[in-house]
Amino acid sequence: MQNDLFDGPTGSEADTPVLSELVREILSTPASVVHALGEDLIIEYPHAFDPSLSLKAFDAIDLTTPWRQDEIRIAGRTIPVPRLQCWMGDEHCRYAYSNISLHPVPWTQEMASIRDFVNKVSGADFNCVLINKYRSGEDSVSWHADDEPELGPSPRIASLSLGATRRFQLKRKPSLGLTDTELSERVVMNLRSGSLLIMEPGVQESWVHQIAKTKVPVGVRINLTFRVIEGAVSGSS
Ligand SMILES: O=C(O)CCC(=O)C(=O)O
Repeated sequence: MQNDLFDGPTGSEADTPVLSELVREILSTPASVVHALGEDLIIEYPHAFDPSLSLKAFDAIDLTTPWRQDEIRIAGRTIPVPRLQCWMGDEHCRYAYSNISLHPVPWTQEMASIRDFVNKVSGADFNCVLINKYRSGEDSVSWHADDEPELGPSPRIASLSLGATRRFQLKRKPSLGLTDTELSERVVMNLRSGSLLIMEPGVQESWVHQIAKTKVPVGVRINLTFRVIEGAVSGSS
């Protein structure tokens, strides 16, 4: 039933898979699993998209996203970010991290429909998304929290995974009063295609996360992290 919703126009437009009807209608709220990280919560929807829908969404996003290869400066050297990215969202949603300033590209039809679905499931009002493409096990994102000032003091983040399964790890941010055991603890989730995580407020304040490189051969993965940026941001042009 979900597949019918992908059936787009015929003729020349048929070259671009159309997802727009898809996510608008498809799903009643999918089944969820709640992960308690201390007092912080991650809600996982392991099958937010079924396998067929995930494949089609992957292809459509891969085709319609204007991927960019950003660079960062570390210890005086300029190196490529180990993944492709695209920052997409409402016009005012400027975003800066690791000395990279991002202006949003406008919503594609496909991504807007996925955003609407994620908003419906989470009850949030996400207005921007960082799209990451991990081309192989060599691609990664190192330990960080999505806690930039633009996101407000206590952001909720939604993360949809498509394509190859990758291992998502979390560990606590160092903080007074934590024991060595707590600091060495790792929470590990294998993020499979079609899974949606909602990292509730509190997670970014107390935890960092990463997708580490792996020597195990893995296919391409696309991850969407939806965020909210309130109002226009000054100083991050
Ligand atoms: O690829 C992922 O699952 C994580 C992406 C991420 O950490 C980010 O976009 O900040």
